[in-house]
Amino acid sequence: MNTDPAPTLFGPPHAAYERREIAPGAVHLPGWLTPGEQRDLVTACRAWAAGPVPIRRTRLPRGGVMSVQTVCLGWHWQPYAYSRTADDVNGRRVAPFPARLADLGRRAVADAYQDEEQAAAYEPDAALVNFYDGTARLGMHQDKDERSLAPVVSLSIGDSCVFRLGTTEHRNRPWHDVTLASGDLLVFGGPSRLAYHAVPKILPGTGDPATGLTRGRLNLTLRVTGLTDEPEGAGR
Ligand SMILES: O=C(O)CCC(=O)C(=O)O
Repeated sequence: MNTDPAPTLFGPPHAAYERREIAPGAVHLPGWLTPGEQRDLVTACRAWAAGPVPIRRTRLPRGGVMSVQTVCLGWHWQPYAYSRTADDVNGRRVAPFPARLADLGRRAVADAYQDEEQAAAYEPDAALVNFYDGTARLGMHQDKDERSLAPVVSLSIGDSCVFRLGTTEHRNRPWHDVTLASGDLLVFGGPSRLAYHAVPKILPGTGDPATGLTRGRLNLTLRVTGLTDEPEGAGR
């Protein structure tokens, strides 16, 4: 099955956008995705959610299950490592990381940091696509399973949420709460790359059904894992 997103995905930038630096290296661009890009991403996410590795709630090592539902592209994430195959789901290899998402990531880095050189060098190879229903939450954590400290690009579609950005030292206060709405871009890199962050609340009913998502919130984070495939037989 061809799960490639629609060809209109990720066109040229639309209107001028506002840039808000919420912490050093953490830049919020409200309404960065056009309505058309949001619709196309929703369609693409539906296809990605179907497999080869279907969307699921991740099991945690201590037996808990995350309330967020996740499907991965490029590399599969399970606590607390990446692999090419989803050994905690169905053992299948995850879908490849789409070139058009990499292009979108480069445009995001360029717009967030106003730095074309950094953007040109940005090569994301993994995406976590998260779906939050109205009651889902994500606790304070760091994105630290990557070997690279390249920025994380985060895109939001559907219901708004409260996004919490803390410090790099611990999961407690001080933190900064920001509302992420449909179409918003957040890039966190540099001094904020390893900042603890969380989604403590979804605001049900705030999304626009014209995106194709009638309820809930989608979030895509693009990452550079810094990992390479081991050649066949390596390490034996
Ligand atoms: O949903 C979000 O905005 C954040 C997602 C996140 O923190 C993650 O996938 O690690």
